[in-house]
Amino acid sequence: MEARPAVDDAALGREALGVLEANWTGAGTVPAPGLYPHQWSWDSAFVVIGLARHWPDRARDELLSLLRGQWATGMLPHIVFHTREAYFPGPSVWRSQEHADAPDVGTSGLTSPPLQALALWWLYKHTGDVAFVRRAYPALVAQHDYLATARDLGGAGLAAIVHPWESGMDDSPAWDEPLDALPMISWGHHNIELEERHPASDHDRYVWLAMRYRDAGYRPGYLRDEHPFAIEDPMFNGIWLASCQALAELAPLARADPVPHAEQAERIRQAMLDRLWDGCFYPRDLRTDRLIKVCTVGAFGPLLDPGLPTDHLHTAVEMLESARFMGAAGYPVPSCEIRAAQFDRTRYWRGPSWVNTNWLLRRAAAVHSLDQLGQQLTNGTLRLVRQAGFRECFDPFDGSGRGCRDFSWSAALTLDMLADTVVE
Ligand code: 2M8
Repeated sequence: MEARPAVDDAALGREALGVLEANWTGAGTVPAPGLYPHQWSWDSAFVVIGLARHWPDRARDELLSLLRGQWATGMLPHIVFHTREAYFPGPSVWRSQEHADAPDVGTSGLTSPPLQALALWWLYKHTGDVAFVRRAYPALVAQHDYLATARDLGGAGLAAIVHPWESGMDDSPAWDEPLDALPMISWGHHNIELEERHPASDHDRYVWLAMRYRDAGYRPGYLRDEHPFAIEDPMFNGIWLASCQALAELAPLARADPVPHAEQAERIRQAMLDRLWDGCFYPRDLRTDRLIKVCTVGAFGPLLDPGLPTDHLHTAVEMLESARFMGAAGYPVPSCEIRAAQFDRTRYWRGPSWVNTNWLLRRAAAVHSLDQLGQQLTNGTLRLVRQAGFRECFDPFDGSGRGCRDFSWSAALTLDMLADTVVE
């Protein structure tokens, strides 16, 4: 047993709030002390979701603090550097402050899954705070405009990720092929903590890719014509679609027109069906114009869409519940198909279960009124954190914790799940 289990749900909730309080720096919530000492974008959105019902003031501060990192292009960076704590690659690698579009605070030059509008909608749903919607809405519209213009590299209505870090699922086997097509890079600046997560050669390629983009002045034209990594990912676009629908619902509160957001959502749906579906949703590599045929938890991102056609929904849910994913694991949901050659229960995003993807799938189950599936995801996820604590990820077979302890999104989303399971 790695952690002393909380005696009951109230104690578990108090522990979760304690983790989030400890991970608050005064300017934002860090994903975990030590290894991730800055504010990460989709981590923050999960924190907003988790705090919406428990600490709405803090949730508002969290989102505003993240928005301070937004670039004039609308791009929301994947990391905002509010403190001087060491992290590689840090501000001296990204050099955002040399860029005219960047804000005063240091940031990375990449983005991450655009969950923030869904988080704002969640906050509104649980607080009814219209004034805050009005305040945050324009920034999120700008973020979506950026994705629809600068990131539609395939010209079909989907946003492309240009780095594995932008997927949030850094070491996913889905990126093996496109990474293998890059030159071998070795810089020898590794540290042991990093190598536990990614092989040194992968990390060198990550940094090399980021620096190429930086050296091209973070230009969309470079991404379109030259950058060697450009992928239409179903999880990234599924989240974007859900966020477009969230903006469509929030728009009238901000006295804006909901139609463009609803139309954008429809474009994304159609493009995912046309370009990413082949019996399952796969990422499309824009540099080879081929699907990357490895099935990961990312395949289920499009299930967040209430308008997903029924036959696609049924096929995807069948796969999720089968022995390829939940059916053969003790705990939900392995990050890679269990029978894939690349599956590894110990390696970061290549097998372990994560609380955030479980929460997204639980949300998808709610959207489609799949109550039993939703309950299974909730119970299994709560069992993980009850047994092993708020770890970064978990072994999908025996539930043991992996990676960091006191991990913010594991704590925040536990709070959210507990709020639905409380029996009065
Ligand atoms: C992981 O990503 C960072 C790089 O951004 C890393 O590996 O150092 C991923 O799990 C990502 O999804 C997450 O946002 C980040 C911070 O928790 O850590």
